[in-house]
Amino acid sequence: TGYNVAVVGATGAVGQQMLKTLEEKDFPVRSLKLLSSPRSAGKEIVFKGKTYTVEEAAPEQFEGMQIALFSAGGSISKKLAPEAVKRGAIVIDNTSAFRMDENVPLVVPEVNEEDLKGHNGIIANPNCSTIQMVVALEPIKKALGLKKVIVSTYQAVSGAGLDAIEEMREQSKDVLEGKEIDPKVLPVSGDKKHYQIAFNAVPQIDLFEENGYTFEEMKMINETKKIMHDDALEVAATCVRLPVETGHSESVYIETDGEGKSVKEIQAILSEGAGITLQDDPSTQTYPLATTSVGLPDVFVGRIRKDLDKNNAYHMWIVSDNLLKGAAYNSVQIAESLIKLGIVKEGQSS
Ligand code: 11C
Repeated sequence: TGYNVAVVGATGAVGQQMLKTLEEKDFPVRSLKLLSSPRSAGKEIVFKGKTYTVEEAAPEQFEGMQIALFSAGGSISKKLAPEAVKRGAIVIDNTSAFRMDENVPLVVPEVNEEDLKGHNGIIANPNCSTIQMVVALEPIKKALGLKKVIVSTYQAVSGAGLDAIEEMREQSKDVLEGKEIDPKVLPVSGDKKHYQIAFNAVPQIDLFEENGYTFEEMKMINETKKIMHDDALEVAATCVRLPVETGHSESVYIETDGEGKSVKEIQAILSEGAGITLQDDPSTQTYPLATTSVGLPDVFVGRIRKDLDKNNAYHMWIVSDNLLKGAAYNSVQIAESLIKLGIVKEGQSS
């Protein structure tokens, strides 16, 4: 019994965490196929004590699969996700390729699990910085209504992949040793210029759009509205990369509907919210940190304050492991929801 599962991008920063999450959750894997781009094919990976060789992803590899987790970049998803669906698999895609497609549910189980019922084979996993924010916004929206969100992010380099982590580590050493540096990966490997990330703060994540926002900022804006089913919600974002290895942090300003509430009331709403851990006590210097969130699936919320000018507005600090709740963990949660809702059927053969 169980499910035939394919992981596309198995050797990447998110792929590795997908396998770890499947293992830790004891996900009912009947058979496992590890796939990648030609560059990583041939590598060996151990899953639950068994060694698997990573194979080059190709359409026929999805024959007999029930679940395919994709995290190998948008172009591989665009090419192969429809092929996997054609062969009967449900695709959970961690890239931005299909997120805004109206035939594709964009799902954070704590917020809009029911949207899975309308799937057409592909389900999109939102952007990491979007996921952790909507998990925190949802209980506030439910309790008070939500009018406006302004977010500034402090994002970790692992969001840009293993090459970015390597660049930050090497560059940090080189800067400390007074060596010349030659940035090649960040802020965006495919863009024209590259900047130092070590000891820096870089206000560019992903490519620029014509409106002056980056694609990462537009992802936060558009995906939030889609997941929360609220086109009227006002959202603005500024996304910044910091030399932090893992754990995205966000400073978030929100305006609710109706009368203002006390900080205690907002804390009470958030502490009941699914997937949220409140860490908020200035008297003991308790607040979320990237370093203490790494490896954990929760969204951590703290530094909750009332705005000093507007009665129904609040500020808060939201932190989560971008590779877990922001990516791999949310993808595996989606797979669990598909099982729970009876949407995916168990495999017969492997
Ligand atoms: C980052 N949020 O931190 C990005 C990574 O659309 O899935 C995820 C990119 C995406 O660089």
